[in-house]
Amino acid sequence: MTLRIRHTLAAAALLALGMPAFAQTTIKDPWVRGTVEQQKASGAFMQITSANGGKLVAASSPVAGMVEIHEMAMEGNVMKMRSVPGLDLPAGKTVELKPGGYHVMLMDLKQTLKAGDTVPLSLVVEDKDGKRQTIEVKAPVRALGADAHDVKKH
Ligand SMILES: [Cu+2]
Repeated sequence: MTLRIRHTLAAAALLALGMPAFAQTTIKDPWVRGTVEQQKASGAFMQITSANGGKLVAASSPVAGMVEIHEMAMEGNVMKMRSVPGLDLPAGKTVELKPGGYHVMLMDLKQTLKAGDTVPLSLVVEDKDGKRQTIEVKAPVRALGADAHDVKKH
């Protein structure tokens, strides 16, 4: 009983502060790799921490016609990327999306992404009860050359 009351109070406190209930999932250091003209795809990277655990199930961006969640995996001797239906976010653990690992793949790009630009991203996180929340992130674009050795993987 005491626990239930505490829970209710905590929820009320969050509402009073105007904090969204999904504040339990935090996104740190989001960024997008810059592109050259005519390049149609790029990757978005960030650190995601879900306090109670959940799953990143979808993403979208106004700059991309299509967005997928990708992982890098060995196929034979070759490292390849492929789309996954979701990315598990274990409770309290920071999951890092980075070049050479998990990433949000921006495809069908509608514009060139230049260093200094900001790319809006909508990330859909599903909690353990199957409830979905959308988290809006503004990711700065970093120069393509900043991580040149990874570019060929894309
Ligand atoms: Cu990819």
